[in-house]
Amino acid sequence: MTAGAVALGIAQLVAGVFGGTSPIIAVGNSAVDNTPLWLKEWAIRTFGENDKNVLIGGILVVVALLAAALGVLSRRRVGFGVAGLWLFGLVGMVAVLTGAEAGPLAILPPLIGAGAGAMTLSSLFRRLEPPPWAESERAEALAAAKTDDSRAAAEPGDSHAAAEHDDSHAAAERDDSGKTEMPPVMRAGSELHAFSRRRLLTGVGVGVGVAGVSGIAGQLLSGRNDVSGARTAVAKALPTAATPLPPLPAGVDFKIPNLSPFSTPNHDFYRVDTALVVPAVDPKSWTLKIHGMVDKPIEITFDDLIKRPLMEADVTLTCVSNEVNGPYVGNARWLGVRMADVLREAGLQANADMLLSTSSDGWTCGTPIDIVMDGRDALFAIAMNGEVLPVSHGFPVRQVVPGLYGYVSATKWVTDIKVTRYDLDEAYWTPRGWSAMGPIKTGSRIDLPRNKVKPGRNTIAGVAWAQHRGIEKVEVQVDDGDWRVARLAEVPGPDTWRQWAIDWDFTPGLHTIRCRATDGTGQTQTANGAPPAPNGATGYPTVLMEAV
Ligand SMILES: Nc1nc2c(c(=O)[nH]1)N[C@H]1C(S)=C(S)[C@@H](COP(=O)(O)O)O[C@H]1N2
Ligand SMILES: [Mo]
Repeated sequence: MTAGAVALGIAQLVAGVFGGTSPIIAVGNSAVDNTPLWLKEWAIRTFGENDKNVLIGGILVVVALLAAALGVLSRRRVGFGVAGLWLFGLVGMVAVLTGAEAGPLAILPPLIGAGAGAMTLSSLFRRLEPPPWAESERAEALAAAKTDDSRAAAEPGDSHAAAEHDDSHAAAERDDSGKTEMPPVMRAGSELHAFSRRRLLTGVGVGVGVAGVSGIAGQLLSGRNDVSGARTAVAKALPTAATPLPPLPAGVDFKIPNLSPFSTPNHDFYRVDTALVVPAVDPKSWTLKIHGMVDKPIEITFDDLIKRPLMEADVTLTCVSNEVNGPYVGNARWLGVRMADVLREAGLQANADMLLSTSSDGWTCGTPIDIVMDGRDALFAIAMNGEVLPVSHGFPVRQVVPGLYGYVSATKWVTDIKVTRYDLDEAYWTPRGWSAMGPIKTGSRIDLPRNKVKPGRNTIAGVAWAQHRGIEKVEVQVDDGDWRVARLAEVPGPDTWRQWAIDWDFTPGLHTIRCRATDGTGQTQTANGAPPAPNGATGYPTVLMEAV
């Protein structure tokens, strides 16, 4: 385990020096990429937004167990352990090489890490072997033991003498702690044992120290890739919208305690992505390439982008993985450049129907061209809620398209758009069991009450969304009674969620609350339950609660 820790620590250090990925993260990334749909759904359901930490923790536990097993094998033959460490290194190398960000130096962390681990293991086992000078002491002890034995053998009949001899010997050798006598050979052996155990423990201590220091140093060095400075710089010079939106109408928010606020604060905004380490993209080196089925491929810099007319849009994002009544939905005012304007510059060819966007970390997303070009507020966004995009939400540039689930529209850290066709290309989630198309289904959520209330009058409230169609009506049903129409908060447009509320007199006891929303086209949410995969969960949000 010490050797394994040294391997990982050194790998982290090398990754820090050369700006690569640590093998644990690389293995984690390929685990994320290869997780089957059912496992992914289970992980999100069970661990929510902690799923990444659970994954990394799990990998570390598995690695520790495997390292311990290798250690046991190594007691038979150090070669087994050394081979095992190199095998780990190989797994790490395959993981980094198949990752999206693999540069030529990417194999260095697992390679050098495995080497360091193998060296540590052999050196620790060498410490278990007696050193040459101890070997000669041992030989002396052996010789002495032989003399004793031969003397005993020379007086086979004289048991008394032999016993006397043994007694005196025992008395002479008995130590203060009163330990029982031990034949010289064994004694010499056990001293050596104690000695080599000390040597081993010192070695382990040094190893653990090296692992810790190199691991921490590696992390600190990776911190050089930190873009918080660059983010502050953008914040200082954040341009304003050429066409700013009026402030939100006062009536968008009922301001009911525990009801989701109309504007989701950035730090509360849900986060869903495949990135175990948030990509650090420097706006100075960021470019967006638009190529493929275009008349004129273009590549624009961050400065090019923000010199264009900026606009604001209130848009609610929703994740296709959101379960009925789930948390993966949030609303913000975005600042950005209209995607359609930039795309028109490149000249979209008539037979193209898909934008295949790629993030700096290699995630891909397929968005229908007709939706992006139909005049809705589809943006290359640079800010959210008046603040430069947080790094975890796509700094410096992300896409926002009202009406489409995030996995088919909301590419964070976007750097590349290939104009293509659905029958020619496939985005990240499509072969993993999610539909190529992801229009947002009309949805709603009951925010309160969630479990217990006092009997009598209480407020039932929540949010509902049907981006780009708008919410026309929300109804509430208690205990299989009549559906009653809830009051609706105001909205700035059809692209955001809408708060709803209704007062209810609860009798003491258990109650079931349901809600359902009707969108701007008159369509009401279906009662039929469906899981998130492949294209979004359905069913009435239901809450079981008690008035006591
Ligand atoms: N680069 C990248 N962008 C991405 C994703 C991703 O995995 N990688 N996930 C998408 C999904 S599934 C959703 S729901 C939204 C979530 O955006 P948020 O994390 O800012 O809320 O981002 C989208 N953009
Ligand atoms: Mo999503």
